[in-house]
Amino acid sequence: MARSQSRSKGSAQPPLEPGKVRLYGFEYSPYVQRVHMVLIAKNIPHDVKNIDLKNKPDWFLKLNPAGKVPVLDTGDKVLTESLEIVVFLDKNYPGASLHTTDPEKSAKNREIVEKFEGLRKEFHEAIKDKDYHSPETISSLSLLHSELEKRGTTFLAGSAQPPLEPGKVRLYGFAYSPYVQRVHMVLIAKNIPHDVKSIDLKNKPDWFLKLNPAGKVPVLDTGDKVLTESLDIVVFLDKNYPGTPLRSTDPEKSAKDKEIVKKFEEYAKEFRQFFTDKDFTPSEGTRAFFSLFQSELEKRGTTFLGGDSPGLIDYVIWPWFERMKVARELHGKGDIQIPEDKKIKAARVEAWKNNMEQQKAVKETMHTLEEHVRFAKIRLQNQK
Ligand SMILES: N[C@@H](CCC(=O)N[C@@H](CS)C(=O)NCC(=O)O)C(=O)O
Repeated sequence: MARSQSRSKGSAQPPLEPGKVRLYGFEYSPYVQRVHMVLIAKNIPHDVKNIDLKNKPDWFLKLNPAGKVPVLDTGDKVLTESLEIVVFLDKNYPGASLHTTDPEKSAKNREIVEKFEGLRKEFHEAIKDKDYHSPETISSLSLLHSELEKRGTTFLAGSAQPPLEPGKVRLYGFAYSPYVQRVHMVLIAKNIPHDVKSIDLKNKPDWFLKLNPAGKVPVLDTGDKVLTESLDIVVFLDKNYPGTPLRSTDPEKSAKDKEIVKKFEEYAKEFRQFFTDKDFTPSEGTRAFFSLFQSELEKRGTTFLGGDSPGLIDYVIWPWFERMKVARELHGKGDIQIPEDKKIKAARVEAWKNNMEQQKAVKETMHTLEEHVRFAKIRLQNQK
């Protein structure tokens, strides 16, 4: 706090400035600093006047007969007690909300505050006695430390929503999500200026849950629109942004692509069961997808389902092909033995995979088999 003159006994009460709240304080008070920081963080117009605590003016003692700082004067209300003042400011003034709406986090926050309030005496003892040991201080700090670690954030209240960069769309995602990868690949393939921010899915920030109450990634924020559901997002991007169109204009192919995607979504849904159950047998729907995919590749006779370069259909199914060997690795099974009569068809799919791997959008978003296996093991471990 900048040095400024203190009001002593006999001084006149400085009139409030219109549109500003007034904080009465003292330069070195941590309690005053709390309030001052919140006024700044919430951009609340204010001024600060210091009180000579050894010689308090009468008008100040009328505002707060307890004689303590901080005191907040809004013009309508006079408030004392730093904790009550900061909660009042957060509730009643616009600007980013500084409290969590999650009841569990909120209860923990209260516990932390209570612990730190209890440190007041300890703090003075530690200043007086250089050999003072304070188990309470250690336990409060360790609670703070473990909460920060558990929440996986820099701040206890969670991370703040990162502002959009002008001219860029924002993809909220998670590095290993195949649904997010779909969207990321399309952003790259269509050269759409974008950035990607990762969401901690075990500990979702409140502002993220406001964007998508279902709590799932991907979420696309264009500034004008917030979209969820990977398939809806990629179609929106293809329709509304310049760059190579990724969907076929041929009605027959377009209908077939829709049929492939529909069957594919069945497979995507049961995909995780291959990880958890080593004897899982694919459903009728999944088998129908693979057979349609192979026969369409053959019929179209092109490198990709989309033609000589990948179309939306190729990008939409790719992430699961990237992860196809992960379950077999996890269960210690080797590569699939392909029967003689299926080898030609399988070779076509293999060529498709190899060609997909050469695409910029795939190269920039893919993980190696080893990385996928490592991630899958951690996830399975966490589910136990
Ligand atoms: N149908 C959705 C599926 C998205 C989805 O399942 N996302 C997962 C990550 S792969 C997720 O956000 N899980 C976090 C949660 O459900 O809490 C889409 O296509 O976007």
